Formats: sequence, C-alpha cells, structure tokens
Amino acid sequence: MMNDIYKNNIGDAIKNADDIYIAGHVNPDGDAVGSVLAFGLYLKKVGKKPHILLEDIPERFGFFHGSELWYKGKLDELSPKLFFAVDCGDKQRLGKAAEVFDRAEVTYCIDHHKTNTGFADNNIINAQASSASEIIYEILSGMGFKAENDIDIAENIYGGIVFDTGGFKHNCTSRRCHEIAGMLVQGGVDTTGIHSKLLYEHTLSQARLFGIALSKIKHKDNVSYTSLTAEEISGCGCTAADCDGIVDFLLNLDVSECAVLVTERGNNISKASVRSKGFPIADIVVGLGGGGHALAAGVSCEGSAEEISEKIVDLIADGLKKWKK
Ligand SMILES: [Mn+2]
Repeated sequence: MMNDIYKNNIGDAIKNADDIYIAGHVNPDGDAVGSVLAFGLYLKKVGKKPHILLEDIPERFGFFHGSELWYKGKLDELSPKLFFAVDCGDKQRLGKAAEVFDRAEVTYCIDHHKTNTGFADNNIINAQASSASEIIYEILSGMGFKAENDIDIAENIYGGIVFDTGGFKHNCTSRRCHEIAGMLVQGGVDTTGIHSKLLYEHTLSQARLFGIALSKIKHKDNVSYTSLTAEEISGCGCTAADCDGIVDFLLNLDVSECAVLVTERGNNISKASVRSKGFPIADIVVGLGGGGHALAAGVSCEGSAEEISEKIVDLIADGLKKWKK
C-alpha cells in the first residue's frame, strides 16, 4: 500500500504544463543528480519538455542518463509555469536556480532532509526516506513507472540511492529502500558498475588530496577532523567535489564518534561536512545556518578552513559530551 506522504497531485500538475523545470542542490551529489535526471527522463517519456537546472557535475557521475536535458539558456528571463526542487532542504540550496523558483507559477519540493523548511507551494517530504531518489521512485511508481520498462530511469534512481546510503550502509537504509533496490535490480540495473563508479573509483589527483587531508588529521574528544585550503585542493588538480569520502574515512576511525572536514571554497567561504556515528548533529549544524540529516550535515561559513574547523569541532565535542552524560 502506498505511503500517505506520497499522495500528490503531480500527475495533474504535469498534465497542465509543457515545459517543466527541475532543479537540485548546489554542488550536486549523486542523489541530486540521480533524482533530478530520473524525474526528467520520466517527464520526457510522457511527452513533456523537461529542463534540468543543475550545476556541472563531476566526471564520475557521467554514467547517469539524461545529460541532454540540461537547460543551457539564461536564467534571467525564465518564468516557468511548473518548477520542481528536488533533494533541497531550503531555497538557498537551489543556488542560482532560486530566482527562477521565485518566479515560477507553481512549485513543488520533493525531499528527504529532516531540516526541510517546506518552502514550496507543494511539499512532498519524507525524512524517513534514504534519498530523494527513493521518493522519486515512489512517486513515479504511483504514475505507472516500472524498472524493467525503463532501465535508464531505473539506473538513475538506483545510483541516487546507492550514493545517499553509502552503498546500503547508512542508517537511512530501510527495508523499503532494499525492496525498491530489489525491484530496480530485477529490472536489470548495472549494480556493480554503479557501485564502483559512485563509491570506489578515485582519480590519482583525489588520492593525492586524500593524502594531504589525512596527513593533517586532528583529534579532540572523539571528534576527528581535518581541513583543506583552496590552494591544497587546486594544487592537486581537484575541485570541492573531489573531497567526497574524506569525512567518511575520518568517521570510520575506531576512535571517532564524530568527524568534521572543512574545505575552503574561495571568497573566504569554508564548507564544513559533519558526520556522526550516533550523536545527532543536525541541530548544531542548523544553528550555524546549515542543514542536513541527524548523522550527516553540512554548513558554509565565512572564515578560513582552520578557523571554521576549530569553531565547529568545539561545538560538536561539547554537544557530544553532554549527549553521552
Ligand atoms: Mn539526498
């Protein structure tokens, strides 16, 4: 039986629109790309004109299907009839697409972030879902999607789920999530290929950056942390997207209960990625202006990586101590 959360009028909204705009969050991760492109390909299949508003994606996401749907025009004059924000906890996370969202006639938000602000006209939010891709699966299934009939859409959804669950490992991986994956596998998705692209393959540049990050590990009261300056990232021929996996490596240390990676993004902005094995970190991160999940969250702050990491680690270490009492 279908979960009530997924009852929606998307079918009618789609019927009444021709050009449909779909955006994900800035610095798109595997779930943002997978969910947005899965939805886009579905809309194309039912005869609509989907336009994807997403920043450029790293090469390892190249296996996702539907790159032809990227919107290449200017954003200034765009006033869509129908706009979907997917995998975004708040409007700011849309980046440049936020102005287009503001001008849209009807807006939807499809998301799984616990911190979601319900910023659209219609909000389909399930914080229990592993990923936005899982929610897209539920919504599309309600409209007749079957994995075996549409392998490209199935692979996009599967990729998004694999990414956000860390390969069915994080605590967001429910029974339902496995059931959905099972149906996608039955449909014929390339499981091995997708796992290795998303979770295991690294470039030589990434390995060098990893080395720098690990050589600078610090540890305070069961919080492991490190930081990377903009020069260190670019010096390895990397971008911010290449830092994926470093914070998870820190969390996997036997001495870690929480982990923090801070990376400089230019213009005196640093981004902190915070992970936890049990202590819920979302409130602390939201307090700093960020968002995310109980055990995985992030925030951008003004300041150098060094400054920001000391500040955040103090807050996390304090919170962790109180939580354990
Ligand atoms: Mn997600």
